[in-house]
Amino acid sequence: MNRERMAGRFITVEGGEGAGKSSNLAFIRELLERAGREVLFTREPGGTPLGEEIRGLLLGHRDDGMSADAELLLMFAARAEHIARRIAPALAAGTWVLCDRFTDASYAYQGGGRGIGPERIRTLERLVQGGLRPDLTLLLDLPVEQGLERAGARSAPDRFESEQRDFFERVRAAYLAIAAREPERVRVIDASRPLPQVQADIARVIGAFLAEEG
Ligand code: Z5A
Repeated sequence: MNRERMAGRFITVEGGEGAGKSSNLAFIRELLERAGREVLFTREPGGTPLGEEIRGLLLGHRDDGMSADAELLLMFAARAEHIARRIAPALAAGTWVLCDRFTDASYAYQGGGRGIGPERIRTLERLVQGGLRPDLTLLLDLPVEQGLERAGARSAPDRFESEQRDFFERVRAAYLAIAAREPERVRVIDASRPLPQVQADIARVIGAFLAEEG
């Protein structure tokens, strides 16, 4: 996939439990649309009919569990479909893509959380994505305890939300390690603060990105 020829920009939003992705994605979409960008708003796992079916398999509880490798491969199967049918065509047409989670989540959850080595994930990343990477990633970061408290107010937990606290600590550490390695792409937003402050930071980052990208 030749990223040079793609006119749209690819923005992803990441974060651990209760980080406020849902609360902030609509805000980001509005910022982009107000700036005149056409936006495809989508999510992972999911984003296509097949991807949403795979999402159901991944998030649903199973009496017999699921091996870490099966989980990783299902994430990338959904991603392959998502890229082929929605993300790549949109970017090629000049549409900006705003995606609720992408491959950083595989490094954080399957890598950090489940303990799969990064080289195995990188192999799948290259196979499935070619050269496609997000142009900008907003990482909504907050202490695990606080995120779990926020998320606790919601309905019945899915398979990931049922994990223990140390799993989420590893997920958070993996996300922060990616941000430390790629500070240009991954902007860490302190999501522990009240929503207006979080959104002021998000607006600054998106504003600067829009100014750079023209
Ligand atoms: N997953 C994976 O393992 N590997 C992969 O490659 C991919 C995904 C792509 C589904 O993701 C699962 O898939 C995910 C990782 C895995 N599992 N987990 N956990 P998802 O993104 O669909 O699910 P989610 O993580 O539960 O996201 P969410 O539903 O968008 O929740 P959220 O980010 O925590 O956001 P929220 O619902 O907006 O916020 C939670 C509550 O906090 C809510 O009541 C808000 O009103 C409140 N809130 C939000 N912000 C604030 C502030 N600033 N102050 C106070 N209260 C706030």
